[in-house]
Amino acid sequence: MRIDILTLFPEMFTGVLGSSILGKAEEKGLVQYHVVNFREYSRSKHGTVDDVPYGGGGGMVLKPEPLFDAVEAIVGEEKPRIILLCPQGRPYTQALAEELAREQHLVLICGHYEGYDERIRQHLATDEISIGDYVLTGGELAAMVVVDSVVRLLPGALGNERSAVADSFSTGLLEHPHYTRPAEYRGWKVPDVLLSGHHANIERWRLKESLRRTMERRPDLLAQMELTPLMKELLDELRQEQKNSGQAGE
Ligand code: 9D3
Repeated sequence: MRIDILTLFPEMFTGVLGSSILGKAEEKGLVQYHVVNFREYSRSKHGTVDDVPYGGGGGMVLKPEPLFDAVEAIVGEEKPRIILLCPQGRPYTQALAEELAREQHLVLICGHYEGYDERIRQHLATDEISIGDYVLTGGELAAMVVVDSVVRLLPGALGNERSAVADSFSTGLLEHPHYTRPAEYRGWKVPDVLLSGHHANIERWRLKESLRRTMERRPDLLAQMELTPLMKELLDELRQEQKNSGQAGE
């Protein structure tokens, strides 16, 4: 995969793309990153890339010419996904990360502080993505989130340490609690079942605790899921426990 990132702040990417899984993936030849300062594509001697909005009002708007020229310098015959990071974009999800991980070439465009001229959205971008309902100072951190979530899905990126498919959001449930040694710390004990060596009981406990967490923290995830008969049984147990603890508290 080739990933081009167009930004006015290329230095923000050096640490992130060079470290950990993202750095290793490039060393292994799974991905190539190209970070481009699109100010280089300004036609003005001062490197202007933005201008005041037609119709007045505050804020600045990114001009079309530098971004069209930068993209056209990158793109040859192939048709990469050209992704605009913006607050108005499609909400980013694991399903979209999986879709993007199947592409050969991604171009990510980051604005900073300002908006985009509408012709960039309509005639240059193929996709618009937001990473959530909070306000960032620019698209750079959002682009890093997209790159991180996509590159770890490329075959070979994670090594054997863990498989990407086993993760939360891929199974649709939040992860169960994890414990390591010591078996007791400051009087806080590891649940007995995990020390029992009884693998069937351990699997049942883990699934039940995953369901408990998901029910408590992300009922929206549970509502969209197809439940197995075992999951239904464990959810009934959890509801029964809730009822009983409610009675005890009264
Ligand atoms: C004044 C209206 N704002 C638009 C909702 C202006 C504005 C705020 C923040 C324009 C750009 C930005 C910078 N944010 C991003 O570029 C961005 C973003 C975000 O702020 N939240 C979640 N996802 C993303 S992706 C890009």
